[in-house]
Amino acid sequence: MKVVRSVARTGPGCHNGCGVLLYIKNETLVKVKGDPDSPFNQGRLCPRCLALPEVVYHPDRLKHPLKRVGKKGGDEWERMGWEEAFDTIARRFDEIRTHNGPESVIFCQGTGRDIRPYLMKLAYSFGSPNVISFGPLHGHACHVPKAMTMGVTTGGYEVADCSQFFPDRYENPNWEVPKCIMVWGCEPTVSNPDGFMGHWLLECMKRGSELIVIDPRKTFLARRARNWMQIRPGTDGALALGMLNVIINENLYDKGFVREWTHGFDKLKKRVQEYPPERVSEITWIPEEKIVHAARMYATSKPAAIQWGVAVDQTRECIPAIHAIIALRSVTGNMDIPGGNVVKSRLFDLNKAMDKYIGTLTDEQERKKIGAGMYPLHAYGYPEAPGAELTEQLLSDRPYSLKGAWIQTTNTFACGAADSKRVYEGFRRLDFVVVVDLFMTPTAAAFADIVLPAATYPERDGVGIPAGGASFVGTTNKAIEPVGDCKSDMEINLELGKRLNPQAWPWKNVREMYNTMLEPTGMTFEELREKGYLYDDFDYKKYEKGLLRPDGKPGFDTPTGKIELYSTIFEKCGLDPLPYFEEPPESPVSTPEIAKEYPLVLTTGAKTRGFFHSEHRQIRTLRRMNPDPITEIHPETADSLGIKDGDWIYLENRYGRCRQKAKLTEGIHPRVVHAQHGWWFPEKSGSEPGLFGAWESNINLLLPGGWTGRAGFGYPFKAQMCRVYMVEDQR
Ligand SMILES: Nc1nc2c(c(=O)[nH]1)N[C@H]1C(S)=C(S)[C@@H](COP(=O)(O)OP(=O)(O)OC[C@H]3O[C@@H](n4cnc5c(=O)[nH]c(N)nc54)[C@H](O)[C@@H]3O)O[C@H]1N2
Ligand SMILES: Nc1nc2c(c(=O)[nH]1)N[C@H]1C(S)=C(S)[C@@H](COP(=O)(O)OP(=O)(O)OC[C@H]3O[C@@H](n4cnc5c(=O)[nH]c(N)nc54)[C@H](O)[C@@H]3O)O[C@H]1N2
Ligand SMILES: [Mo]
Repeated sequence: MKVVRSVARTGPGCHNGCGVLLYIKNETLVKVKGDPDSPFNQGRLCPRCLALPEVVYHPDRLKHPLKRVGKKGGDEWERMGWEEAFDTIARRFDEIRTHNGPESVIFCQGTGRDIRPYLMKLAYSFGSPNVISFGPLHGHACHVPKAMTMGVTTGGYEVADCSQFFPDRYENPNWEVPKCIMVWGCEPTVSNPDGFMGHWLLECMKRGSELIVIDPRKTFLARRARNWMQIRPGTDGALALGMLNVIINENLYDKGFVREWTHGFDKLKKRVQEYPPERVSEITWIPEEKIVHAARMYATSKPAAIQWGVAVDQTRECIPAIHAIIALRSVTGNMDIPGGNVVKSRLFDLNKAMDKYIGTLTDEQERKKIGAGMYPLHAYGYPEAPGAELTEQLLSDRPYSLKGAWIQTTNTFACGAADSKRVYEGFRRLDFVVVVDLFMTPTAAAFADIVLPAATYPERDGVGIPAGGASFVGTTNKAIEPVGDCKSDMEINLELGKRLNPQAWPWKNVREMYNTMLEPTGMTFEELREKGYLYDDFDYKKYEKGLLRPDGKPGFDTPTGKIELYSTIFEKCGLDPLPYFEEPPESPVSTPEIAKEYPLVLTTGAKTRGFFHSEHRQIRTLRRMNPDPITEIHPETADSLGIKDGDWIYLENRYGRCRQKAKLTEGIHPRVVHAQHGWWFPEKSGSEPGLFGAWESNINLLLPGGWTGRAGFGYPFKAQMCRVYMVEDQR
C-alpha cells in the first residue's frame, strides 16, 4: 500500500485541518488513519474521516456535470462535458451582467469550508458584492457574531489556550494548564468547532483542568464538570452578567489588568448591578448557588479559559451576550496569558496575496450590496450580504431583481436557512442557478439548472489554515484520481473565473494559484508539502509587547487601545455600548400568551458525531449511528403527553410543523426539547414536491424570518417555542 500524508479539509464538510494518513491500494483509497505526527490532532480522528472511502466511492456521488432537462423540480438530468458546462455558465452569467448588472448574481457558500477565498474572488472578480455565507439566510448566527464582537471590542480573536499554537503542544514549557475551563454553549467532543479539537480539553483535564459547563443538555463534558449549569436556552447573556455581578461585587477581579488594559470598567460595574444572582437565577432557571459558585471558581482559578460555541451566537440579541462573556475573561485578567484565552496571531494571510490580482469592489458595487447601509456594525470588517434581507429581495425584487445564483457548499432551505419555505420560494424565482456539490441535494434538485461535481479532499491538492482557533498551514495532498469527471472546487472556480474575468485569474493552474497564496509563508506549495506543517511564532501577553497594534505600541487594536468593556464602536453604530440581556423574541417570559399554546422551549441543531450538518445521510456506517431525526425530551414531559421512546412525534408552532423521533433522556430540562437539524432523506424521491423528504423533518420550518438582532447579527436557532404531540401514523 502507498500512504499519503495529508491535511484533511472539506469535502466532505469540516472546518479543521486534522493530519491524516491516506492508505492507497491499486489507486484506490482503502483506509484513513489519524496522523500521529500532526500536532493538531496527534493521531485522532472523527468517524467522518474514518468513513471517507465510503463517501468517496458512494454510488450516489455526483460524477459528471449535469444539465436539467424538463421543468424545475422534475429531477431529470442529462450529462454534459466540462467545456460545455463552463461555456454555458459563463454565457448565462455574462448575459445577466450585461442586462441586469453583476450584483444580480449571488454567490452562496455554506459554513466555513476551504472554498471561501476562491468563492469571494469569483464574486468580486465578476463584480458582484453579494456573497452570502454560512448557509444563506440564517441571519449571521454562526461564528461571525463572536468574531465581530471580539474584533471591535478587543481588536483580536481569542481562543481557549490548549497549547494549540505550539507544535510541541503540551510539552511546551511556556504553556500552562488552564486550572478551570468554562465550556459555554459548545459540545467540542462532538463538533470540534472552528479549528478547535474537543480532545484537547480531555488532554487538559488529564493534566488537572476542572470544568464548568453551560448547556441545557447533559453532555459528555457536563457529566464530568465540577459545575454543570442547565441553562434555559437563549439566556446566556443574563448568566454572563450575573457572573460579572458576583465577580465585581465580591472584588474577585484583576485590578491591575482592569486598570491598565480595559476601558469603561466603572460603567460596566454600574450596569451589572441590574443583574444580581437571584434575578439571573429566575431568568436562566439555574439555581443561584450554582451561579455564584461558577463566578467564584472561574475568577479565582488562574489561568482560566472559556471555550464557547455556536449556541452563544444563536439567539437574537447575541452581540451583547458575547460582549458580556468577553468582559468575563477581561476583568479576570485571563487575556493572552498561558492557559487563558489567547489572542491568535495573524501571520499568514493567504487571501491577501491573491488580492493584488483580484482587487476589491468599487464603491459603487459596494453600495449595491443587498442590505447595504442597514447595519452600521457590518462596516467593521464584515464583507457579506445579510441573509434575511436576501430573502426579502428575492421575493420582492426590491431594490433590484436577483437573477442568478452560484451555490457552492450549501444546502440552503434543507439546512442552513431559517424561514425555509420562503427561502425556497425566493430561490425558485431565479432564472439561472448553478450548484456545485458532492451529491444531489434538495437544494440542487429544487433550484439548479446546472450541477457540477466537486472532488473530495483526497482527490485534490489544497492549502489551508484550519478555521478560527488554530494557527498553522499545511497542504492537502492529492492521493487518488477523482472519481468520474469530478473536479476540485478550486479548479472549477479558476476555470470559470478565467472565462468571466481573465485578468483577475492569471494562474495557469491551481498549483500556481497556491504558490501565490503561500507567498506570506515564504514557501512554495512543494516546499510546504515536504515540510508538512508550518507554525507561526507565538508569544503571550502581546499587548505588553506592542505586538497587537499596527502602530507597534503596547495595547489592543481598538480605538482606545484597550479592551472595550464599554464599546466606542457600538456607540458609534447607535448600539448599546455595554452588555445587556434581552429575552428571545418568543419565550415563556417575552410571550406568555404564545407559551400557553406552545409551552416547550425548543433548542435545535446540536451537532452530531456522524453528520456534518445535512451531509452524510447516505453514508451507511454513519447513518447507522443516527438513523432517524431525533428530538430529545425529558421522560416526565413525554409521559404527560403519552409519548414513548422511539415514537414519531410532531413538533409544531405558529410557523410550521415537522416530524422527528422522540428520544427520552433525563439529560434535558423537562421544559425544553432539543431537535436535530439538517434532515433530508437521500433514499426518497428527489422530484417535487418531496425533494428527498426535505419538508418532513426539517426543524427550520418552525423558525421564521425577520428575527435578526439590532446589530444585524444573531438569530434564535437555539431559542424558539413549540408543542409536541404523537404522529397518528407511526410508520
Ligand atoms: N435549526 C438549525 N439550523 C441550523 C443550525 C442549527 O443549529 N439549528 N446550524 C446552522 C449552522 S451553525 C450552519 S454553519 C449552517 C450550515 O449550513 P450549510 O453550510 O448549508 O450546511 P450543509 O447543509 O451541510 O451544506 C453543505 C453542502 O455542501 C456540500 N459539500 C461538502 N463539502 C463540499 C466541497 O468540498 N465542495 C462542494 N462544492 N460541496 C461540498 C455538502 O454535500 C452539502 O450539500 O446550518 C445552520 N442551520
Ligand atoms: N460532527 C459535526 N461537527 C461539526 C458540525 C456538524 O454539523 N457536525 N458543524 C460545524 C459547525 S458549522 C459549527 S457552527 C460547530 C458548532 O458546534 P458547537 O459550537 O459545539 O455547537 P452546537 O453543537 O450547535 O451546540 C453546542 C451545545 O450548545 C447547547 N445549547 C443549546 N442551546 C443552548 C443555549 O441556549 N445556551 C447554551 N449555553 N447552550 C445551548 C447544546 O445542547 C449543545 O450541547 O460545529 C462544527 N462541527
Ligand atoms: Mo456553523
